[in-house]
Formats: sequence, structure tokens, C-alpha cells
Amino acid sequence: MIISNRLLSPLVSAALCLGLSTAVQAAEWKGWNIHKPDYPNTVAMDKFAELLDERSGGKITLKMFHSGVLGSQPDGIEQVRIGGLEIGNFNLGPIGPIAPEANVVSLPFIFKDMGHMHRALDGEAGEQISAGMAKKGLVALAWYDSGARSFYNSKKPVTSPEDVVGMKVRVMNNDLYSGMISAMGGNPSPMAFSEVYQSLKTGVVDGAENNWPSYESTGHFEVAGYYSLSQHLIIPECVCINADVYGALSADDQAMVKQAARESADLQRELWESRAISSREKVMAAGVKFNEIPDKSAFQSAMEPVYTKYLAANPDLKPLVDLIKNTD
Ligand code: GTR
Repeated sequence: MIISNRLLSPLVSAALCLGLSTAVQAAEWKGWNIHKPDYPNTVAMDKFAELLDERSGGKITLKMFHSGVLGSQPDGIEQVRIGGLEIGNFNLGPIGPIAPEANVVSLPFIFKDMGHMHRALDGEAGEQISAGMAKKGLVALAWYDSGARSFYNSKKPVTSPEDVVGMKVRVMNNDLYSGMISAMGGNPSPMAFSEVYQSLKTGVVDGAENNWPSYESTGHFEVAGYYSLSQHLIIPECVCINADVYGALSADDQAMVKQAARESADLQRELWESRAISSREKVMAAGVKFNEIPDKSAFQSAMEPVYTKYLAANPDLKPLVDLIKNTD
């Protein structure tokens, strides 16, 4: 049977319209994550994807790319900002150079402990940090935990800032961290997370700093066997979404997406607590030489130049620093 052109074209356009409208309506997001499959953040981001699919009735799907396969963290952040990717689980450390408000959490020892960090982030300080990030194209949907970062190296226990003198220490890309190592007389080496293992192994750097789960999951403990509990940084992480993508959602969808991210954060925090313990046990069993630093005041005083420089560059952020310091 020959279908006349007159009949065909309305059919084709109807089919095209249907096809197109489904394509426009169904959002297929891509997400960046640096961690390995069993890491708390990875499990939680997969949960986020599952909740999005379920609650949007398949209208929003999120394909997560784990293990840093989509590139370094600074690249991932840039991709989410410009819309090459929609979603990322980012540490606020590498966001700091882009959004000065977010950099406040990278001031060494600004948080007394995890509880203090949670209270600050859940309150007015968190609002100001989120607003600063949103201005730069990143909407923080929820906060993940990342414990406290401490120094580790292949040479000796660190008990005072003097022990860091002359040491080559890997830091994340952020001038505040380079300043922190320089303030102790060490040589900072900003470098991507994926390069640290090899650099420690070959002696390109002597040490680095991170929480128990990252120290363990990366195998850094195999090549840098001294872990010194300085706990100098407590940096939260975000589930971030591209601001335009978020802005284009209906109010109901925005609420649904935020809620799904927050539920994934509840799971992440729960998994984090147990992973921090099991990672510590695992590295200790592997023979890591660990030392506490009961009095951290020498480290805290050494960090004064870091605060001075940050506040000189961002005088308008002094109230935010004070707000965090004064949060009970
Ligand atoms: C981890 C963090 C990663 C990354 C890494 C690093 O604790 O979860 O996002 O920032 O540290 O040191 O680069």
C-alpha cells in the first residue's frame, strides 16, 4: 500500500513531536565522583540516583561516573559549573578558589569538631556558603561528611609544626593549603588526588594529609606509614548541581531533588561513621605508626598567617569567619 505524502507528513510530524517532547522532558544527568565503588560517598550518590529515578517516575535519571574517571576534581567542578555535567560530589576544598565564601571551611582549625561543623553548616553560615557557591553556578543540595584531615608521611611522626620543616607535602589545589604547609616551613605540592600514591611511592612528595577512609582506600598507608592525628581541617563535601539545570526545574521537582540529596546525605553520614572506624582499624593492622597530638596549640598558632592572608584578600568575609567561630 502506498501512503500518500499528504497522509504521511502529518503522521511523521506527530511522531516526531511525540519523540521530541519525550526527549525534552526526560532529563538524563551525569554525575562526577572521585571515590571507589564501596566508599560511603559512592554508595550514597548511587542512592541519590536511585531516589531521583524512583520519585520522578523515570523523568530524571542520573548516571554516576565514579572513581574519578571523568577527570580531576577541579575539572569536575568546572564541568558542573559550565553545564558539561549536571551533578558532582565535591569536597569544598577545591571549590574555595572559585567561591571565597566556601573557602572559609578550609581555614585550618576553624571547626572544633564534626559537631561544630554540622551546626555551622546547618545554620546561617551554611546559607552564606551556599549563596556564594550559587553565584558561581553551583547549587549545594546537601552536605556530606569527610571527617578530619591529618598529616601522614613516609619519614617520621609529626608531633609539632617543626617536624614539617623541609617536608614536601601534597595538598589539594587551593592556595590556603599551600599557605598552611609553608606556614610550618614545609614545601607544599598541589596535586590531583589520583597522582598522590605514585608520588609518595617514588618520593616526589614525603607526605600528604587526609581522613582515615581516604588514607586507607587509596592505599596511601602502604607508602606513607606515619599518620599523625593533627585534625587540622574538617572540610564538608556537597552534592552539587549546575545552577541553570536546577533553576529550570519546577518548584516541586526542586524540592524532590533536594530531598533525595538530603536522604542520600543521611545515608552517607551513617556509612561514614562506620567507615572511619574500619579504615582506621585496617591501616593499624597493616602496621601504620600512629601518634596522637593531644596539644594542638603550636599548630594552631602557626596557622595565623593563613587567616591574615585570607582576611586581607576577603575583608568582607570577617563576619562569616566570626559567625563560625562563635557557633556553639
Ligand atoms: C578526600 C575527598 C576527595 C578529595 C581528596 C583529596 O578526602 O573526599 O573529594 O578532595 O580527599 O585529597 O584530593
